[in-house]
Formats: sequence, C-alpha cells, structure tokens
Amino acid sequence: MEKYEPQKIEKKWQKEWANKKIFQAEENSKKPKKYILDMFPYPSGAGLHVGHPRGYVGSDVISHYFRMEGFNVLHPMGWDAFGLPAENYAIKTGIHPSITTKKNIERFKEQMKMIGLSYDWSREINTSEPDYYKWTQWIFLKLFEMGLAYRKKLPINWCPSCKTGLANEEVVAGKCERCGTETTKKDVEQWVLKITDYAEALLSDLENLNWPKEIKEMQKNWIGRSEGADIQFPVSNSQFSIKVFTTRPDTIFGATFLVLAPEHQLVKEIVSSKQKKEVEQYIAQAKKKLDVERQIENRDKTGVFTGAYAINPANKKAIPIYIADYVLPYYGYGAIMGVPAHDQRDFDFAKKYHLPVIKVIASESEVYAGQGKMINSGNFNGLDSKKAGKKIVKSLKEAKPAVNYKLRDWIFSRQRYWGEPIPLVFCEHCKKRIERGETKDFSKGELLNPGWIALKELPVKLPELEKYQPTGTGQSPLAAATDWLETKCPKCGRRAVRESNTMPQWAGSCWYFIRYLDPQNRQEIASKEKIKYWLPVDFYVGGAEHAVLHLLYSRFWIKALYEAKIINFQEPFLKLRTIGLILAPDGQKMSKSRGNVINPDEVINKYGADAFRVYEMFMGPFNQPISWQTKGVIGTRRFLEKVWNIVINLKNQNENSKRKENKDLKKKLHQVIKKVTEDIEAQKFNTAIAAMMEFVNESQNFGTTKKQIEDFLKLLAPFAPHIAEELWQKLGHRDSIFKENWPEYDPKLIEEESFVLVVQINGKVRDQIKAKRGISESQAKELALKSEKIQKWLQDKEIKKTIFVKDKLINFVV
Ligand code: ANZ
Ligand code: ZN
Repeated sequence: MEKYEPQKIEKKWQKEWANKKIFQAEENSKKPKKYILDMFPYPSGAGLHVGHPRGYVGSDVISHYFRMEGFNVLHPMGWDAFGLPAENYAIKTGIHPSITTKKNIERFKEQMKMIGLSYDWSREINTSEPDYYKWTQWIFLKLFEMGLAYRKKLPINWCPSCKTGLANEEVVAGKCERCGTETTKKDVEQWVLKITDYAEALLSDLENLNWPKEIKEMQKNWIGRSEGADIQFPVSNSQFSIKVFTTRPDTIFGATFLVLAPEHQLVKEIVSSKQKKEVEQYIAQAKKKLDVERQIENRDKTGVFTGAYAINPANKKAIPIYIADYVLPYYGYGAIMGVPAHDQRDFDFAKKYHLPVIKVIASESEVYAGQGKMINSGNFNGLDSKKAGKKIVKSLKEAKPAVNYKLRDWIFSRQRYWGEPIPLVFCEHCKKRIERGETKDFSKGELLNPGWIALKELPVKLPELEKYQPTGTGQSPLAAATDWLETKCPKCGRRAVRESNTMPQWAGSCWYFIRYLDPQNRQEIASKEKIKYWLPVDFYVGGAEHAVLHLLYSRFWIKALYEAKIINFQEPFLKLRTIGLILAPDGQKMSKSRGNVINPDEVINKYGADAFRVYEMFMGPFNQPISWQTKGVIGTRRFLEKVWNIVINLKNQNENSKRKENKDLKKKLHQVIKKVTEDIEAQKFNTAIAAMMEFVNESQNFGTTKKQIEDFLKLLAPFAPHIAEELWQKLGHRDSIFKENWPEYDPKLIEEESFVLVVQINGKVRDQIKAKRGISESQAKELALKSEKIQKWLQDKEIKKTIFVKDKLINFVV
C-alpha cells in the first residue's frame, strides 16, 4: 500500500499553490473580505524557532477557514527590518545591516514556505526599503504639518550600552527593553510626537475592541487617566502661585504643606537666601536618581524646606513649601499639596519633618486613603467626601476640575544609523524669517519648530556609511556624514543641515498593514478604494509583549491619519489574539545562549510540515505558554498516517462494493463539523484537533464513505493543508480542496437521541432520569434502581410489579 511520505508531497503542493496563486487575495472582488494579519517579524540572524510559527499557523488556519467560508481573504507577510537589533548584529559581525537583513529575510521566508503558510507573497513589504520608508517619512511629515511633532530638550532615557535615547515605553523597570542595561538620564534635544493629544480617544476607543482583557488593561494603565482638580496655591509675598494636580480636592483642609519636584521651574524663584545652598545640594543629588528609585513607595522620604510659604486657598492658612524627590517632574505639574492624614507618602514625609497632620475625613486609622464623612473642613463638615470634593472645587476660584494622564509624549528620535531618516532640514535663514513673522503662510509645523523645513521629495535615503557604529555622544552616526548632512533649503535655497537622528523601531510597524493593500502604489500610501474595502484589520495575531508599544503607537498614528482624512477608520485592529510562548522542553525560554532552541526545519524534515503544524495547534490552548515535546509531533504524525491509510484503503476498494453509510459515524461526522467550525471561530485549535482525532479513530472502526471522508478532509485542510490536498486529489478531484466550501452540519442529526425517563413508585413521580432512546425494560429498570432517590423510596420494599412504557416511563408497584 502506498505510504504517507510528507517529504514527497509537501514541496510539490507548495510549488503548485504558488504557481496557481491560489492564496492571493482577489482584486475588485464582490465577496465580503477578511483581513487576517500576523505581527510581522523582525528578521533576526537566528531564523525562526518553533515558537514563532504558533501564531503564524493559527492565523493560517483562520485564513483557510474564511476562504472556504466564501470570503476574500488578505493574509500577507513582510519584514520589520529597521531598528536596533539589526544594527547590533551588524556591529558584532562587521557586515552592513542591509546585507545581513537581506540574508536573514531569505532565511525567514524559506522557513515560512517550508511550513506551507498561505501568505500572499505578491504583497511582501520590507520597512527598510526606500520604496516603503518613503511613506513612513511621508506620514511623519503629515504629523509634523499637523503640529503633532515638536522639538524639545528633554532629559531622556538613555541606554549607555545601546548608546541611544529610548521612549518611556522602551524602559522596563528602569532597564533598556532591548539589552537589559540600566538606563540613565541625558538632556538631549529630541523630536517628540504628541500622542497625549489622543489620550482620551486611545482610552475610550478600547471599549469597542475585541481584544484580550489583559492587553486592554495594560493600555488603560499606561494611559493612566485620573480625575481630580487643578488647584492654585498663591506663594506668600510674591507674584507666583503654584499649581497642583490632586485626585482628592476633598482633602484640601488637611493640606499642611506643598511639595515641589526638585526640577520644578519655580524653585529658584521662591527659595529664600537662607535655604538656597541646601536646596541646590538637594537638587544635584536628586538629578542622579532614576525615576524608578524615586517611585518606590515605602522608601525613606527626603526633602528640603525652601524657606517659602504658600496660602491654602481653603482656609487661608500659610503652609511651608518643600522640595522632595518623591514628587516627579513630569506628572501633573510636578507639585503636590501634602495631605499627611490621607496619603501615606505625605504622612511619612510629615513625620520626618515634624509637619502637622490634620484629619479631614473621619476614620479610626492613622492614615486613611478612603472616602467618608468630612470633618475639620469648615462649611463642608458632615458631607460625604465624594460630594464635598466637587463642592469645594466649585466654591474655590483657585480650583477647577481636571483630568490628568500618565501617558507622556512619544520621544521619537534615535541616535542610531539603521532607521528611517527624519525628512527635515534645518535652515538658519528661514528660522530668522519665521521669527521675524515674515512667513505667516508657513504651516503650523514650521511655526512650532522654527527653522525646520519639511523635505517634500521623498524618500530621503539613508546614506551608505562605512561607519555606522553609535557615537555615544548623543548624536547619530549620520551627523558625521558631512556630504549627506549638508544640503539646500527647499524654501530659500540657502545652505541647510539635515536632521541626523533617525526614527525608532516602531515607526515602520505603525502603518505597515496599510501598505500591504497596495504595495506598488507610487502616488499614495494605498488607494482610497482599497483602504475602504480592506481596512481595518479583522483579525490580528501576535505576541503579548507588544501590549503597549506597537499596539499603542499604531493606534495613535491611525487616529492621526484619520484626522488628516487619509483613512476612514479610527482603530487599526478590531480583533486581537495573543499567542502563548512556546518554551523549550526543559520549561525554559528558548534562547541561543541556553542552547535549547528547537528549529522548525529539523522537525519538518523529520516529521513533515503537516505534523508540525498540527502539533503546534494541538499542544495546548492557543494563548497559554507550553513547552515543546517532540513526542507530541510523533503523535500528530501518526494521526495523519491514519487519515492517509483510511483514504488509500477506501480508494483501493472495488468501486462496486460501495460502502453503506454507518448511522453512528454519520452523526459523528456532523458533530465533528460543528465542533471544528465553532472551535476555529473561538481559536480553540487544540480541541478542534482532538475532535478530529476521535473521528478518525471511529472511522477506523466503522469505515467511512467517500463523501464522509471528503467532508473530513475539508476540516483537516486548514491545519494540514498538504496531506488534505494530496488525498483530495487522490479521491479524484482536479481542483484544489481550498476552492471547496466549508462543510455544513445538520443540527437535527446532532441532537443526542435521548429522552427523560419518568420513574414512578406506585404511580407517583419520584425521579426523572435522562436515558438513551430505545432502551429496554430491563435497561430502564437498572437505570432507575441506580438513582439514589429511588433507592431511598424503595428501601427494603419488594417490587411486586413493573409497568414500562417505552421511551417514557417506568412504574414500580411495591
Ligand atoms: C492630594 C492628595 C490627598 C492626593 C490624598 C492623594 C491622596 P494618580 O491617581 O496617580 O493620578 N501627585 C500629583 N502629581 C504628582 C507628582 N508629580 N509626583 C508625585 N505625586 C503626584 O495620583 C494623583 C495624586 O498623586 C495626586 O492627588 C497627588 O496627591 C499625587 F489624600 O493630592 B494627591
Ligand atoms: Zn531656508
């Protein structure tokens, strides 16, 4: 008998599918669409390990399923090729990033093809190619023109190892997200994107997204919305006043001091001459500390009195103004009112510096952070604190309601080589003209950043450099590329200097899913009609590690592009599912350094791509981490062999001795159709496969008809496309199985054939038991006697007579 040899059939079908382009999305289709997207990978030198394809196979199953359900499916793949890792790798090996990137992409693609993933390769994109990054630059200019990009000297997070600035999102617990080195602060002039303009929309639109709860929660926390009030505290004997943000205006009668962040602008204005030296020393010390250190809740509080006092507007009392590093410069206004009775940090601080503690909400405990009945608060005594807070804000001219966000603007420039050049030049002459007010017709962006001129001729190509190592000076290596750096101002024709910083890793991935629609378009990021038909993405699959970074940045760009009327949708990814990590057999994370990486190539060469795919989907719930067990692949391989043998046996049988349809198996088939359909829709791939395995075992016992096994092959096809296609052909079909319609089930056939057996004793109903239709009197009796209720009623009584009505009731006369 012909044996199952995946190595023979898989290559063949991969070629055939590519030649016939059967997985290409249809242009100008009348069909409804589904856009099924994988987070595109960064093509690292290591190639794929078995962890990556878990998501790719999952989205592939879904894509096949929707194609067979009659949708026009877009399922593309590309490369997130710019960014630090490519550059670090190049630095290590001495080979230019463009060369290594190209090589790595080839390897990735070869591996993906081996797996038999049904990507539409005609739409492949690469973020590091000029034809692509031209449009990344174009979008940046849009943001610039909209006033969403601005220059600012900021103490940025600096990674001393990667020698570049990082966004807040790229710093995890004080460490560089890439290399784990502790970050420091460095004052550098930066391009910053105003993501905070969209804070409210980024938060409220989360509600309509079909995303995992945890991911939404993480974005919510990152955006960090707080409701409260802004309150002005006039500084005694001066023209200044200090604005604070508080979530608890109800506690204002208990505010016995103010604290400014050491970095606060007013410190040097209000400090008394007596306190000046001590204050300056403290500021110098605080500068060295990291934000994370400063935020540790129960550490020893330090601070210094400024010598100045402010007036508490609620009770007109003078309260001392301190500086302390537990107040952060970039949250709220970098200043707080200290309410020691109701805030633990303020309490610790007050104890240390012997400041008064006044309780304004009734409670037993020393520090009470909750709500309650107001005390020591003048006219507001006796009120509920929630209500009182609102009344206090209304009654004080110094206070107004306010909303505050933790979200900071996005630091967008990187001092690195391997990224998109920021397409701007700086012109001294134009700066002066702008400052003299001669250029009122200039766009908003230029007024915001005087002297910076947008380059309309795109792409601004990244120059080929010999020296692309980071400089460590806070400048990009491009700053040393004199020929490239010096250019002409497109406005006035005089000498201008290019921006030498590049964009961060995340720029290209903010919008790549738009370019897949129309990758050759030379006029627009994509045609309006295509955008209208395909977007937003229906289903997005990727790693949970992008919960904040990529997913938040992308949502921001999409909202800005919507406002610019370039696109007609406000959220990029309607449905998101994250993938559980695949761990090494030892339960550890797979990594080269641990030497525990398992390669898909080896597994596929040995067991076949289909066994590999089925195992990836079978090993456990899609979103749960799980360790790789090669044993498991042997199991899925056996399963496929069984399928193979069933079909070959069936084919070898004499056509005339057509099998009679087995009723139980027919029912099983309809059950498995239902199960697999529902499970794919719910991404429960593992239980879908378990059901198929069960069906195959039953088929071996009963024997299937041709029609039955054909329906089964259609269910199997999304998971194991090669074997399904091969067997489909062996059963005499010329067209691809993927052109078939997804099988339907008959709900009537699935209904369990059961009824409720009424059990009576002396004519009285004593129990009702679910039973299989058609059981005999003795079976019914046996069932009834098992019931505890009946046993209780019968206890040592003797059954004198039994009355049995088939499929209805049994009555014992005692
Ligand atoms: C007075 C007060 C009384 C406060 C009280 C809390 C409890 P969230 O919820 O995180 O927004 N705060 C404001 N700006 C700060 C800064 N730059 N650095 C450190 N802390 C700052 O927290 C808002 C609260 O954090 C504000 O409300 C303020 O303290 C503090 F019983 O004001 B509160
Ligand atoms: Zn100029």
